[in-house]
Amino acid sequence: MEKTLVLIKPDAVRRGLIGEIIGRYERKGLKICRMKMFRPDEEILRLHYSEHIGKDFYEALISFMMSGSIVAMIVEGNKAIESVRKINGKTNPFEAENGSIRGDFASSLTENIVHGSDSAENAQKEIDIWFK
Ligand code: IDP
Ligand code: MG
Repeated sequence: MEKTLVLIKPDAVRRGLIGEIIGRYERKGLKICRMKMFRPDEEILRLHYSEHIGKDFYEALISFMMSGSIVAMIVEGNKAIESVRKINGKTNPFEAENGSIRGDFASSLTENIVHGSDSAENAQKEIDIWFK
């Protein structure tokens, strides 16, 4: 079965959306294999977002992700990577479809509720970072 890494970002935890978000993956038939909640430090976030170093939104993204607790999960299932990305919706919440997590709950480009790995290679890399 394919595995992917999901992060429930600090905005969603603050807003009490953990159950709502996990329920959407479970209703699709995906399985939560591992899960932990904690406030991430700068080191783990710089590893996780290394592909975005130097972009104009990078520093704001790191400070936002350090602003509170996150939930990190390994989600497993058929086409888990694609499936989670579809349930999450597009990165820009104003382009994300209604019915997707970001379409329904996000109204900021940086504070967009969830993260899901975008490829098999990144899923493996991110699972190793968050569940070492
Ligand atoms: P993804 O989370 O849908 O994979 P990425 O392009 O990998 O999107 O960007 C990582 C995260 O960086 C986004 O989820 C969002 O929080 C933030 N981000 C991406 N693009 C922008 C932007 O143009 N402005 C502000 N924040 C952004
Ligand atoms: Mg990404």
